[in-house]
Amino acid sequence: MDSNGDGIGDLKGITSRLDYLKELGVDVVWLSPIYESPNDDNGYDISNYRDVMREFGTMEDFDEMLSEMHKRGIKLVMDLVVNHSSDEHPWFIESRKSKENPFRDYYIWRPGKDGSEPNNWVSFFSGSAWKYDEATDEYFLHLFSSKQPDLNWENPKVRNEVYDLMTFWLDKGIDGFRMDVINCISKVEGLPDATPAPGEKYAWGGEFFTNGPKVHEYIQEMNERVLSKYDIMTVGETGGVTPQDAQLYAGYNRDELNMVFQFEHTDVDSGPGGKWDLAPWKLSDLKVIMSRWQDELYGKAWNSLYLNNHDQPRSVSRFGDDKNYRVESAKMLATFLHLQQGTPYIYQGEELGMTNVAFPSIEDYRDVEIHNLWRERIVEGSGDADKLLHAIHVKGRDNARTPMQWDASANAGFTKGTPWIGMNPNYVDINAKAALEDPNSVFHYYQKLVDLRHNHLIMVYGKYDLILRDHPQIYAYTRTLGEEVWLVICNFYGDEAEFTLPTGLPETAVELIVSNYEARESLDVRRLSLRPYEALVYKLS
Ligand code: ISL
Ligand code: CA
Repeated sequence: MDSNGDGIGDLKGITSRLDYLKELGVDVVWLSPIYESPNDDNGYDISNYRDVMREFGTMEDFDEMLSEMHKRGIKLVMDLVVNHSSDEHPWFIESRKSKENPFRDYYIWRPGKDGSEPNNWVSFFSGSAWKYDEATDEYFLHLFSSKQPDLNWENPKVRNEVYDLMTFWLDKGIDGFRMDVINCISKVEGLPDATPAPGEKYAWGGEFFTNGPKVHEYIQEMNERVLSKYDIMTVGETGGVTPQDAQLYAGYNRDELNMVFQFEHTDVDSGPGGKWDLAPWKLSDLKVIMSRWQDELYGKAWNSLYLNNHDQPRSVSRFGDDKNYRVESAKMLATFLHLQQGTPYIYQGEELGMTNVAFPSIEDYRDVEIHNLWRERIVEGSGDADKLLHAIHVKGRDNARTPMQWDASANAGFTKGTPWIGMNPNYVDINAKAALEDPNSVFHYYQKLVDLRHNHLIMVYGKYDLILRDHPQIYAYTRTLGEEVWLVICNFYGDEAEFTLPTGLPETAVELIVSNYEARESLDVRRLSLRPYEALVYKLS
């Protein structure tokens, strides 16, 4: 929400909308980075960890926002982006000056190899992960954009700086951190070359920096020095983790983090060529992945549950039907996710069923990942522009970043000026005001799910068991806590689907807890014909 008409959302804007969050029932807000930043990667490139980006407001605005959240019983989790900083951070400005500079070892500098980069790693955002710097005739490592140099966690001074800045914010009273790519902070010694695909110059070096050799040593040190001293919540962003890895980061007795974001379910619609190689997702894959996380973390570590965030396309467009069954499928996906064990995350606008956007031109996009990709494949390469634009419509991160749709007035009530990125034109129909006025809206359904979780221990602690594993249309599972059993049935398709109760479960339900269509009369659950995208949650005993 933009409070001053410059087209950019800001802290005062957030404060003005806290009652909306309260009404939805949220307990904790995770705020993407709001620190000083030249904004090469939407604030994930920080030039001052102890101040607020000017466009977003002042430290006074921050303090007011935090206190207004706390007044409403809402906690605040901040983004911690310390795998890298901005190249405009004073540490890096010093570091690049000379090889003797006291800040040199804050970053990862290497001489070139045979007149080219120190190794062949590809950046997350296209091209080499190294940038040459004339001043000292060396290269620095940047796993992300070239304006995001990687910090050198081997250097204890860097770790102390990080612990100090974390303490700075925790002492202000924030309630935790979401830790950006925290499983990339330890790189394998020697930074070895990766194996490129045939004909490719650069290669994915993940095996040399994902879940690296010292990552747990560092996080345990961070826990001992900082996290353990506060009553807070932590979640690590950890691409490429398995449930076994997650038990190391977030196991109940590990003294590391409270939970991690895993990415396996966000890869189900990528082909062998990676994110931009579009492939149809399969319900069977989703079942296997989600169930593996539910089963393997049970009693050992805590799950995070998400379909959306600022890096992902909109879930209703991706896994539902945003044309014919937008409301039904948005509610079904919410049911599927929120009834599982773990902490559910709702990304802004998800609770309205906001959809992907399809901007007509590459110029309409703002995301550095998209622009670097376009430059590599289209401007400098010989790729098919229409095909890539289509992939960007389907997968691009800006799908999640069009402004929040508050009402049907100009620019969805988000700004009185020109928004920093185009609006999704469907705001005229899909917006918070309309949703609040409609008792059957996606918003009110989310509100109900949140409320159920607040009031039913089975949603928090109940054991998850997948049923009908091989059903081609239905995702169904039970939750069990003591004598209590809930049955969750979700039709993932726009066609009718037949549900048959497996043996061993009560044939008559006690109660229909929630559903996304008009309630059914009968509580007989032996055979059910599910309507398109229908979702049902029964209490069986
Ligand atoms: O969305 C992705 C690109 O397709 C992911 O690979 C993403 O870059 C990765 O999950 C790390 O994301 C986090 O760190 C990035 C930042 O751009 C993302 O917004 C952030 O969530 C670098 O700080
Ligand atoms: Ca503003």
